[in-house]
Amino acid sequence: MLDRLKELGSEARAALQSAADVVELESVRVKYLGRKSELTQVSRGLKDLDPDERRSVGMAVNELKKELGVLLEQSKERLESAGEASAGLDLTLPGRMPWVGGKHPLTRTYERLESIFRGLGFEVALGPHVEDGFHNFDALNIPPDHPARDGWDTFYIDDEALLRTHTSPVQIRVMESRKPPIRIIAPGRVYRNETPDASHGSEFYQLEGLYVDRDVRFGELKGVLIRFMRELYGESVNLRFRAGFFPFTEPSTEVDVECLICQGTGCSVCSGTGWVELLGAGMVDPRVFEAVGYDPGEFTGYAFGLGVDRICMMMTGTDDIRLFLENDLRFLRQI
Ligand code: 2U9
Repeated sequence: MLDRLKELGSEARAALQSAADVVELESVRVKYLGRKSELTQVSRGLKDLDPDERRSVGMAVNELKKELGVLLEQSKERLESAGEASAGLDLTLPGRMPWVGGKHPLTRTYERLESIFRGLGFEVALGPHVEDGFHNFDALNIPPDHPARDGWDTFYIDDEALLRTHTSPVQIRVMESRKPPIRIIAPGRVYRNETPDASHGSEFYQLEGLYVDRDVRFGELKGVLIRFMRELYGESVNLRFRAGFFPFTEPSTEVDVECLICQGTGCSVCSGTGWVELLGAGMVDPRVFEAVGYDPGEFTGYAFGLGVDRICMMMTGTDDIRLFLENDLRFLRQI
């Protein structure tokens, strides 16, 4: 039996080393190491041998199996690399790093803003991009033929449908569907029919916020906005609240941040003023509450709005808003 194993070993070694390709190698494997091979038969017959012979044959079988297994792997590697080389592959060339994609700068900016407002107790509300005149204008104290409508250059789809010009209709829909307390942010794309230039796109990303409850005061609005801007730009940021006007809030304010590029000394980003307008805000106009069926004597609230693209431009030093929509990888990879 031991002699036969020696013979078998010599045959198998020669066959493994002379196999011309991986297909031939596989048939050699099946013949000498497969389930029906002579070696496997000998293994299975071990139990019928007397103890001494069982030990010596068993050891020889195991050693041979182990040796042939190693030879098989070596032949496989040799044949595979020869096959790749003949197919024109040079395995000595350095590898090419796969390009790992990243989030769009606007997405990253939005996620940062969302996380700050979630931390302040706001939940996210979403709504349709195709709106009607009531939700986009009338309910926000902008009646038909009101001159304020000229401030929003609207894309009309037909007599009734339009592309939302701000995310405010989302808050109107939330107030129509439930009672205060409401503390939401409404992020999303908005559309304006104006000629795009470096600082205006015909679509851009807005984030608005609304808090309605009993006894909500302007001081709370100020506190939340200051907290938000300090989270965004750091505790030492300098801020300025100016009086403003919006049809849907009264009183209203516009908030500026000291220019981060020139530290207030004046540069092209802040048009030499040292300040950059960051957001608008105010106390919700009682007429807006009436439009959604809330009693303005019972509830008060504040609202605010900001342009995500504008904040992203400031944070990334981008001077043309259109770059965010072109998806030119040469630009995106720099950020
Ligand atoms: C409801 C009531 C009031 C949202 C507000 C602003 C002020 C504002 C601009 C910032 C830059 C728009 O993206 S931008 O061009 N927005 O200044 N937005 S108060 O007021 C609301 C919203 C919803 C029901």
